[in-house]
Amino acid sequence: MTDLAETLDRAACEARAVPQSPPGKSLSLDDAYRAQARVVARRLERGERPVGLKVGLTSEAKMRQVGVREVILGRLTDAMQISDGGFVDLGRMIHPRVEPEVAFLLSRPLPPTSDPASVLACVAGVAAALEIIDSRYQGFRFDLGDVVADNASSAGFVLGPWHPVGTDVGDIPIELALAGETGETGSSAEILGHPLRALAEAGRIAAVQGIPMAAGDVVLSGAATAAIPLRDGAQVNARFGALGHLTLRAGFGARTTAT
Ligand code: 0L1
Ligand code: MG
Repeated sequence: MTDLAETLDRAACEARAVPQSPPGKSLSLDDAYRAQARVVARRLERGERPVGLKVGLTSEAKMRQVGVREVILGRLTDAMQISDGGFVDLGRMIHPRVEPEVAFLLSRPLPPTSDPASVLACVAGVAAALEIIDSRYQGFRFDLGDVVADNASSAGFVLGPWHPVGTDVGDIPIELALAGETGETGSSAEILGHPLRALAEAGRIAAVQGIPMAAGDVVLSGAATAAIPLRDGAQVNARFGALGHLTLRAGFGARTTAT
């Protein structure tokens, strides 16, 4: 039987969707994180470098959009990073979506605590971010175990400049727009009430599942709005109040621009 991690990794490399687990065959959460570790290990064996974590499903809008209601953790590598103003080659993805997030830069690994002061003590900077998610499952449909094993749909991310740790990110107005299409609006307060709570969740899940992290890691705190599909020719503009704005272009025929 082909290993699930191999199936998901190949689906990502070949940009070809695979079926989700059949009814009654859901993975346990622990097995799903073990499969995720093997998915990430395959990337690292190809020379990618771990650069941080992403917290997923941290807002009501996101949970409603995908029908999974538990906060999850995934891992980011250097190969996923795209520069602000950069280009996403849709030919390398299955059915990507983009969503606006708040990113944190860690000065040290997060402890497994929900105490806001202890979490804040691990932060060296905050930034606007876009995440590109690309579920490897057909129809973007999955259950909790499926999506955790699929490295929480991680596919790409864009970071703005780092701002000082004292910058208030508790209620930043966020607008995500695709030129010529309707967009999404929200507030960073929709990320579990405050993005720092998502950081606390990252510390908790990482401790339970043995997920490594280090000083210098980036942590994406989850989307403040529902995600928008990236279509050929899409021009993404996102505004994040005091954190500034980010842009991204999507289309076919060029390689994803990495920083
Ligand atoms: O919030 C997220 O980044 C969730 C990722 C997993 C679910 C999805 O693909 O939307
Ligand atoms: Mg996300």
